[in-house]
Amino acid sequence: MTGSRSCVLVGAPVQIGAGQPGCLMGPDAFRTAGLGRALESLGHGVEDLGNCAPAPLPERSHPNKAIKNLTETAGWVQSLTEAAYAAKQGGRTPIFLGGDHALAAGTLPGIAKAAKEDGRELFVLWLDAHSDYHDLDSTESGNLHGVPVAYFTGRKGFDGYFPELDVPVKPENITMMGIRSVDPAEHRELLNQPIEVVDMRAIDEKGVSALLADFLKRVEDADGVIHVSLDVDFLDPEIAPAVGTTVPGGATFREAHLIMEKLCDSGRVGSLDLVELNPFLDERGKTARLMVDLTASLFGRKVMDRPTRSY
Ligand code: 4U7
Ligand code: MN
Ligand code: MN
Ligand code: MN
Repeated sequence: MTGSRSCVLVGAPVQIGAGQPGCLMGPDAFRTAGLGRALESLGHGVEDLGNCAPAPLPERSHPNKAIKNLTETAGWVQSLTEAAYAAKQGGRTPIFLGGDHALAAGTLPGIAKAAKEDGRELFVLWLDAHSDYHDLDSTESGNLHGVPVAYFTGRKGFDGYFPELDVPVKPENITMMGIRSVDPAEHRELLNQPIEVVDMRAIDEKGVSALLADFLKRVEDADGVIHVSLDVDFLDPEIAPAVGTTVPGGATFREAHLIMEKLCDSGRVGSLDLVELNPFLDERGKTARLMVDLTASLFGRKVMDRPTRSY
């Protein structure tokens, strides 16, 4: 049996970071698809804190004219940083219901601050088709769901636009998996620092099991804690159509579940983002239900109740 957790659900209906509307409905779609009930059936306590709202901030603008909704996104970053830090107190397991991926620009700084206070080394598993590594100067679409990793690792250029970063996430503690869409400016920067990028080719060649084992080994050696950020577009669009930024050739149903099952066995996941679900684009709730099932695998659902390690 996996240990029983105190899960807290934090709704973050941010959609202005994405290129099209719809992620606003994400938190309620996760609730409707039974996320809370699934966790309770696994023996966990579940408290739903309802939805957050962006902090009201003074209007700001950036020389990059492509950027959309800068002030409101910065407001979300501020309120979610505080919400994530608060939700992490008392040994609880926060699950952030997005909302587009701009929310991770708030959740990770809050989680990083809490981890530092607990004296724990924070690791991030970023499951996504995209690297989300633009800065405010390099983004061409201007959609700020494409910048969170640059911000929370403390890259230059966010000062005066996004809230001042308290505790940055260490790039060497980040592993991205499922990557298959990287813009040239992101690519240049990614080559200059130690984020591990596991692209789809690596998954094809080596398999998710071995690749994840390398990551988990590093986490265990540091006695670390893991934040998982799961973007719907990590998954293949055939099984997860409800996302505005589909990229063909994504993770399969079993690859995704196996990652969750192995993370569960590690016992080291301390927080989770479920992001980019656009229920307006879903097919009879199929994507929302898959995301709920993946979360259930992450927190203990299995076919046979025995540790995978004993195979
Ligand atoms: B997501 C993109 F150009 N890189 O900047 C951009 F390909 O949170 C996509 O991963 C960003 O869904 C995708 O707009 C952000 C594009
Ligand atoms: Mn995201
Ligand atoms: Mn993303
Ligand atoms: Mn993505």
